[in-house]
Amino acid sequence: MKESWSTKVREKTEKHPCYCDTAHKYVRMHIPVAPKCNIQCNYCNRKYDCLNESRPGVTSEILTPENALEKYKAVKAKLENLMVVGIAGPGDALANFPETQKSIELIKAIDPQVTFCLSTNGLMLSEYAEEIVKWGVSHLTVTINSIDPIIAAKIYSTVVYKNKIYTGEAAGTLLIEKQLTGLKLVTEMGIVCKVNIVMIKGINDHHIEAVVKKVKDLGAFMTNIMPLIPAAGSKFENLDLVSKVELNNLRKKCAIDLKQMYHCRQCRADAIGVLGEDISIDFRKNCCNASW
Ligand code: CLF
Ligand code: SF4
Repeated sequence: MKESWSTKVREKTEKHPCYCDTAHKYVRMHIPVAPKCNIQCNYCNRKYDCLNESRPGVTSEILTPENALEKYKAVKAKLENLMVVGIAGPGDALANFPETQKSIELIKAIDPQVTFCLSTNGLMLSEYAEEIVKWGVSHLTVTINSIDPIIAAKIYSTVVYKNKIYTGEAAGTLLIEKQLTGLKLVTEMGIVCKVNIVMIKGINDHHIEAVVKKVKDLGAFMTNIMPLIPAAGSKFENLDLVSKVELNNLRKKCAIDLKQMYHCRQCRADAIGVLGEDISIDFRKNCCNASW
C-alpha cells in the first residue's frame, strides 16, 4: 500500500462521522441509487415512502446516477461540511454495480476530494474489490451477522448468486464464505472497513463476540453492533427487541477485541446531514419541501 494512500485515508477517516467519534460536525449524504438486492434478510422490508421513518432500507425515492449528481450539487451548495457520499441502499450497493459505479464517477469528476463510502452485504465484494479500489472508495461497510451457516440460515431466506437461488445452510455457507473472503481482500487493499452486525435476540446475540473476533483477524477497523429494528411485514417483525443496556453491554465486551461504534443512527438510505439530524426532506425531489 502506498504511503500517500494511507495518509489520505487516515485524514478521511478523521472527518468521517461514522468512523470517527469526534467527527460529528461533518455531513454525510446517502444517494439512494441502489434499489435491488441479491439476498433476503429476514428483518428487511425495503419500501419507498414520504414519511419520517428512519431505518436502513427506507427511502422516499430512487435516484438515477444523473439525479444523484444534481442532488449532490444542491446539497454541496448548502452544506459546506459535506464530507462523505454514501451508497447504502435501499438495496445493496454492489447488486446495483452499474448505478453505483456511474454515480461515483459523476460525483468524483466534479469533486475528487469527497470521501466515498459503500455499504454491502458482501456477496459480490470479492468480485468487485479491484473495481472499488480503482474508483477511489476509501471506506466500506460489510454487514456480517453470523459466521456460522446454521445461524445464518435463520437470518437469511435466500441468496441469489450467478442466477442460482440458495436457501438454508447452503445460502449461509455461500454468503459467509463470500463475505469473509471479500473483507480480507479489501482490507489488504487499503480500504477502511467497518462491519455492521444486527443483534437479533435468540438468533445471533450469543454468537456476536465470535463474529467480532473473526472480522478483526481479517482486518476490520471497527464493528457496529446495531439492534434489530423489526420492520413491519418482515419475517422478524414479532421478535423481541434488544434493550439499550443489553446492546451496550455486548458492545463493551466486544470492545476488548475491536473498536466499537456507539453512535450509529441506523440511517435511511436517503439520509442527509450530520448524524442524528437528518434533513433529507429538504432535498427530496418528489416532496413539497424539495429545494432543488
Ligand atoms: Fe453512510 Fe454507513 Fe457510510 Fe456512514 S451511515 S454508508 S458508514 S456514510 Fe453511519 Fe448511518 Fe450508522 Fe451507517 S450512522 S447507519 S454506520
Ligand atoms: Fe435488505 Fe440489506 Fe438484507 Fe438486502 S442486504 S435484504 S437490502 S437488509
